[in-house]
Amino acid sequence: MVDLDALRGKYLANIAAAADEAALEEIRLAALGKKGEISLMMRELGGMAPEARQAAGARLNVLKDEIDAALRARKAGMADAALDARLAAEWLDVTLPGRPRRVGSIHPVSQVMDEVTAIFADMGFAVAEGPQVESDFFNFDALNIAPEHPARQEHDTFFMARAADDPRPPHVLRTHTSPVQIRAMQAQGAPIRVIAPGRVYRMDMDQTHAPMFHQIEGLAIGRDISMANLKWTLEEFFSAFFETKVRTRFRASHFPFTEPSAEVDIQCSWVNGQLRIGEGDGWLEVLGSGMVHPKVLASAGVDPEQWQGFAFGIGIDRLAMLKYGIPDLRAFFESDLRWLRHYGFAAGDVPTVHGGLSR
Ligand code: 2NM
Repeated sequence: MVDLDALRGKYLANIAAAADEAALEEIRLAALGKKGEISLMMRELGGMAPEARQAAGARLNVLKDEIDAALRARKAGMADAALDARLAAEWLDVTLPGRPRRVGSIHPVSQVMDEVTAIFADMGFAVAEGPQVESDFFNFDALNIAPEHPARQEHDTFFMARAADDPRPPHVLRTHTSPVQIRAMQAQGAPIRVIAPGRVYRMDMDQTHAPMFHQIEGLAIGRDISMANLKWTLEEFFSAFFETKVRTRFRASHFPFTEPSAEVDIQCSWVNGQLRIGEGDGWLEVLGSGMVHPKVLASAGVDPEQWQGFAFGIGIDRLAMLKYGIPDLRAFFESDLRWLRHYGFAAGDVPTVHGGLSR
């Protein structure tokens, strides 16, 4: 039989001298692997006489366990040494100041949209949304806007491209959010109470107009909803929004989609060049409204013999300018970071009717 003590000496010396874990693994394979030296010797035990086999087997097992234990101990030692080396080399000065991070802000339009939505939600209006690219039908026909109506002219509406030989009317960038109301009535029927906030597009560009702006339109349809309900709803809304009792004045007007129609002013005063809402004897035009035209109800699948109600449309951008004293509409859409930091609102500070609306 081979000299097991010599074998032990050789492997323990190799293990002690191994440079890294790969070297240890090589040693393990050479001794204990399938074709390792110790494994082969164990396989040879089968050919021995029973007593000799027992004695040799026991000694081989002891040797195998010894080598195994030495491998493990050395491996653990290497890991400890590696960790010690990392701990010595890597360190962090936790007293250094953090990297400065610019915090974003909520755009005044988004803020006011959330405020208006919160007030109408509190009065039982659901929020409806729809596409910004609309069909001719939803943007015009369903709203009783005749083919020759000026709003349909090339210079007022953004039309989408169509192939020259395509006879269908082109889609448009919606010029109001009324199509959303039509879709809501078609989907839900009456009674219904919804508001439709969102972007709308008209070919207009000067100090007070942008080609894209924001609207909220409201719609309430029931068995006997009247202009009186409209006036209460709007006064309730403006009083909540400006946080002071606001009176409204209705002036007769005309829209294709409402009959009768009214333009609505809110009470205001000018004191030393400063606008004050809800006091004085001045009036400021802020929205259009009326009783939804029977033809509009019919094209939305609502029976005008059974149902009636009011609708209104408010410009959000103008409302934001009034409430937060922002002088120029064009700055709204210039993405000037200084402007956004100045007029923006804290993110996560969501307006609610009970938690407070103004900032
Ligand atoms: C306005 C003025 C008057 C309006 C009408 C509708 C609909 F879809 F129900 F017919 N929604 N909004 C409406 C009525 C909008 O904006 C100045």
